[in-house]
Amino acid sequence: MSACVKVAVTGAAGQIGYALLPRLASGEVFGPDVRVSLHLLEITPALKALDGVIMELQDCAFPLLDEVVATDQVERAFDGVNWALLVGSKPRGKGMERKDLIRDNGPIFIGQGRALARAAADVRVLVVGNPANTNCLIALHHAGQAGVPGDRFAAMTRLDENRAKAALAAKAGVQVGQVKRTTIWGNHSATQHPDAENARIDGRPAAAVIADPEWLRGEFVQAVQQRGAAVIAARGLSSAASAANAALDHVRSLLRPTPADDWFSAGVASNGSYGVDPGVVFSYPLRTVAGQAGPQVVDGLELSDWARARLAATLAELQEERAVVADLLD
Ligand code: NAX
Repeated sequence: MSACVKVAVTGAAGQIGYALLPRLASGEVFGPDVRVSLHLLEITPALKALDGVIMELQDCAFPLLDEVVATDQVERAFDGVNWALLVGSKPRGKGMERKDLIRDNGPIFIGQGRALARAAADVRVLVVGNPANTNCLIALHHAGQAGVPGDRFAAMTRLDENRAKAALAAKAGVQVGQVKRTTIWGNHSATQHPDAENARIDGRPAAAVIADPEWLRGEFVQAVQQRGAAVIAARGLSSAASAANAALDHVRSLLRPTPADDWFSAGVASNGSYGVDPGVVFSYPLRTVAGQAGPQVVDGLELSDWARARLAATLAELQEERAVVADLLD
């Protein structure tokens, strides 16, 4: 056993970090022959809590867990990493508007984008911290100025996709694995568009299995969009286990070619597909294709006028977010 993968996780002492780290260290993502080195970044006041998390990792006695680096220094955290899971960001405070959150978190991703470019030669980046699409836009912009290709960066919408699949499966009375090709379009926010028009259940169009167009355009869409709020209302805390799980699903999806009967969703820098302005980080249906560096957008899907209007609305929100951080993209 000689291979070792280095994974940076930011916000490692937070609740998603707590759910994510043991699963990374267990070997379930990179396989039983690959050691995992964890590079954990936190802000200085959270380093003590991070120590406790590391003690627990040690107490799991994972045979594949190699070194664990804990630091509040960005470049040390990103030194030579193969993967960077950017989870850490400031939470939305009481009475804070989405715009304020975007302004507050933007600078974190300038520094992290630049540091990734300096410290990690060959890295794949997943931005989880909210507002994920715009944070990703900032990070890839600044890493890009130092030559890191934009197709290494993604913003996480996989949790939304998993929520959509689970909702379709429950409605159709099938196992969730029978639901495929479920796209989240646009922003990881309440304007996202979960697409049942192109989804398949047991290889058949979802609308042919769930003969309830009103539910598909109404309750289904709202349930996916509001699921995060529903978890907070029930648990008193935001989604953590499911968010960590989705991040790992995303990494796995990039590690091997996507089967022909499926695709996955993530926010990536648009190449103009589906009328989205180039550069905006927009969630698309994607496939990993052997020999291609980054995931490829699944082109040519049919969308109703209703769905197209919803894509336009989520794009408009992303354009507004980009305008809010325009000075951070100079
Ligand atoms: P927590 O508040 O539990 O943890 C966040 C951690 O980030 C804290 O320990 C904090 O000290 C650390 N942090 C803050 N600024 C940092 C910086 N500059 N560098 C390194 N670490 C820093 O939040 P948690 O529940 O773990 O959620 C983390 C982020 O994920 C939030 O922004 C949250 O909104 C976002 N989410 C994104 C999801 C998605 O699907 N894209 C779903 C889940 C989650 O809501």
